[in-house]
Amino acid sequence: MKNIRAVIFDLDGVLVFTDKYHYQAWKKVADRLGVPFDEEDNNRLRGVSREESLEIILEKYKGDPLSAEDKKKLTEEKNAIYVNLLSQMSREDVSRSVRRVLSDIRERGYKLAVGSSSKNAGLILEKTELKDAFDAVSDGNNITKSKPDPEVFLKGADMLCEAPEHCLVVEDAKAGILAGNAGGMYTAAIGDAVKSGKADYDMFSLSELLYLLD
Ligand code: B16
Ligand code: MG
Repeated sequence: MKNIRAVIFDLDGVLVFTDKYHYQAWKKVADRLGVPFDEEDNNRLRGVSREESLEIILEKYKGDPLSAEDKKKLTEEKNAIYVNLLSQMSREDVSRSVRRVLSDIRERGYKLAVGSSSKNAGLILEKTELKDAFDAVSDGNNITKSKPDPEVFLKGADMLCEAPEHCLVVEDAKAGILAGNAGGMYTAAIGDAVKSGKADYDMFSLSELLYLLD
């Protein structure tokens, strides 16, 4: 990989496994609405905003029409369940190998940022004591369009004062890989994103970054 100076990491599903909490929270909402929802359906919500996630779930909804107010209440309900699940998180929720990858890359002189669609990214970074591992955090609070729009990553690159072509995006979501590609960045897929076949690099484990980067 030529000329990479910065690495922008997705959060949910890459550094922490809060994707399982998103699933549990949406599952409760879906069950109440009578909508079938399994882990395969949940993969479509990776990297996608809270509101867009609800719209995806409602594709299979057969009940009475829902108003904008009803939808707002459903996203609030999901978030309350999710935040409650996050409250049990601690430093132990970030593996030693993830911390080692982040510190190794930083020691080699790369700048590091988080690029997450989540409005709860700050809370997760705080609970897991991960914030100091990064030079910048771009998240769901500073964007108007969520992945696959490149906004969250372009803002992250901007915060790091790096041009997109010098950035590598690490993602577990197809939407995130498409966002990185659309932003003119290199992309590395992990987990579910590998299936997309759209990334420049596919990884089985985050530690492969140590070999991918110079
Ligand atoms: P929130 P990421 C994304 O985080 C999740 O993958 C996605 O499932 C979620 O809907 C989105 O954040 C918004 O999260 O409801 O907490 O604002 O993968 O981009 O770090
Ligand atoms: Mg993710």
